[in-house]
Amino acid sequence: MPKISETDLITNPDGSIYHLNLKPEHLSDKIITVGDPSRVHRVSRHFDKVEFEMNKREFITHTGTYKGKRLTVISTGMGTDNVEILMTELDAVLNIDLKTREPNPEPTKLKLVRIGTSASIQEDIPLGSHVISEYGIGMDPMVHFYKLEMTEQEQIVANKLQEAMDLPYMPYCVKGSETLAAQFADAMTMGNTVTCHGFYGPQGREIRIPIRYPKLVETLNYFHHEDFWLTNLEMETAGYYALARLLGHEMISLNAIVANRITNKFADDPNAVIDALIEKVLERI
Ligand code: R1P
Repeated sequence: MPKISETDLITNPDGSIYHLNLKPEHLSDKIITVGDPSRVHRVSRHFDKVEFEMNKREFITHTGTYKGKRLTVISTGMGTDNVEILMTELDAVLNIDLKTREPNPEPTKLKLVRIGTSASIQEDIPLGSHVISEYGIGMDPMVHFYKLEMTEQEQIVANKLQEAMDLPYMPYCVKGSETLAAQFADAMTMGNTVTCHGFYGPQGREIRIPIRYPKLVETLNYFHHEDFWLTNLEMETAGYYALARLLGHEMISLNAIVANRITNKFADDPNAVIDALIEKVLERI
């Protein structure tokens, strides 16, 4: 296999990867990802010890131990564009020799758990719930730049959603890790999460300018295929699941429900909902 060029895979003068500023020794193979950079500390303040910290753009990394388990927690900011950088660079740090620029013959398989926030689109998934995304359904375009294979069931959901939403392109649908989902299933609700490439118009919020899909939430609320329903909206899960499948890692996305778009209510104390989710994850990961 030809060497990966210096502009395709950029490293910093200290040999770390371009955006994350990380080297292999800085990472555990169990990684918690969060959106908000300040959430990294909300997780690592529970650690027995933090052995490594790095700050670069949105990507804040802390590695340490929790009750003896070595964990890394890292932030991405918002959106699948940042998820694409995170997943590609995490994989490259571990699975490409950054000096020779050649792939390692035996790739490391990561276990990744996202702790995110999200809005429910079903009345019976109330504020304060914690939702495991069984599937991520992406209405964002990131994955169209890769060759993702979907199962028959995933393809059917994607096609039906394109039709229901009258989208000019096909969404994508990807299942998360069943093994990781099982680790959290006793403490959370199973759901299917729609990923949007924005917060306002792309999630059906009309503020000062007209939006193209004013009935977006209503359409997604009613959308189903047999017993497959959509439960919540956010901006990362489907991108994570697609890249985890493509790169061969285990990934599950867990959401703290801080808003309900059907009842139009927002949590009084969103941090309490997030903190409760963090504690469940640290115990079970
Ligand atoms: C929008 O407010 C952000 O919050 C949600 C969305 O996916 C988006 O990133 O998740 P995080 O709280 O994990 O960032």
